[in-house]
Amino acid sequence: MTKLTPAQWVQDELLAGRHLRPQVEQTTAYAPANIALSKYWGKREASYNLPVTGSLSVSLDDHGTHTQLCVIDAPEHQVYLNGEQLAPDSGFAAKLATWLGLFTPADVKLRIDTRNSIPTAAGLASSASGFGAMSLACNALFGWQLDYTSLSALARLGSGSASRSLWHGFVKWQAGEASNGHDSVAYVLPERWPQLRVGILTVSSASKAVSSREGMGRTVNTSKLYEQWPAQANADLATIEQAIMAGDFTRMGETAEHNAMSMHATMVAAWPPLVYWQPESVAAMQKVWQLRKEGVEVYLTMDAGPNLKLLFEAHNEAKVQATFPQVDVIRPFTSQVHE
Ligand code: 2P0
Repeated sequence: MTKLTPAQWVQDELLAGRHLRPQVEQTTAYAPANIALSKYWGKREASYNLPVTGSLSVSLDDHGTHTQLCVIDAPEHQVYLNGEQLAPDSGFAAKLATWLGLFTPADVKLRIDTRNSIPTAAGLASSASGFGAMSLACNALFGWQLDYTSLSALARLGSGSASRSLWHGFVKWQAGEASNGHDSVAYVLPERWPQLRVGILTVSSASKAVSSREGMGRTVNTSKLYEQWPAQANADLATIEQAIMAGDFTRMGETAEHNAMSMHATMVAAWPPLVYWQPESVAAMQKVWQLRKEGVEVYLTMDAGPNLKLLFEAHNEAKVQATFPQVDVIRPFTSQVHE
């Protein structure tokens, strides 16, 4: 059987029998950003954004993306980010147009108004919540009534980490095995952890020189250390899932930090080297390790950027805030904003 292109798979299988034209004029949707405790780093297939390993994240409640879609009579899609129109060839607008092209007829054009409730400088205004919200908004605009598993596959085609951004709480993205990715989807875990806190520590607003997409490709292709990554990532994912089920914060935090540092080690060993850290990042890491020496249980994780995300529990919130006055503390399981 010849392999389907992503557009063929979306139209002929995922959306089989469903509308390819909008059924209403306008819709809105919200999706939270997410932070991976066990990371997605590396693809086994790029056109479908299929990952080498599974990953597990926690969603960031009211830190995410609100998206409004309107059908317009215009030659091109119009994309607004936080109220400002983006040039059609700019990164996010171009990615959105490519993704919409998977299923929209050429004469259907949309105005996409996407607003991030995350400080852009934090490097979290990622494509994850953006494509999560787009998938939900399109589901309503086109009247598909797809389940969240199918929407997770659709969001993944925009950006891998978006497959995890449709739910609140802990979310696991399973790697899957199929060449069309129908089994590379995420689902929400039943466990809740009301005491869990995620601190966003913006240490530098220096813009990213190398995108995650390019960075993970370079790492897979040139880093000898990447050879050990899949085995570790799979083991870490299992450990973190067990720690969540057992309510074992120490095991979850230690494994998440070790996973993030190991991912960065694979990047440093790429060529040309990929170092997302700034001097301020390392200074903040040392403060985290000093806090732990003093008995304050706080762990760090980092993504493809210079900023830290801190993991701790409610009883240590005051101590973390005293050490990091600028930290933005998120309670992933307490407020849970919905549309
Ligand atoms: C993650 N990251 O698991 C990892 C950790 C960055 C470091 O998912 O190419 O923007 O669109 O699939 O989803 C960022 O990668 O990449 C990411 P594409 P994406 O959160």
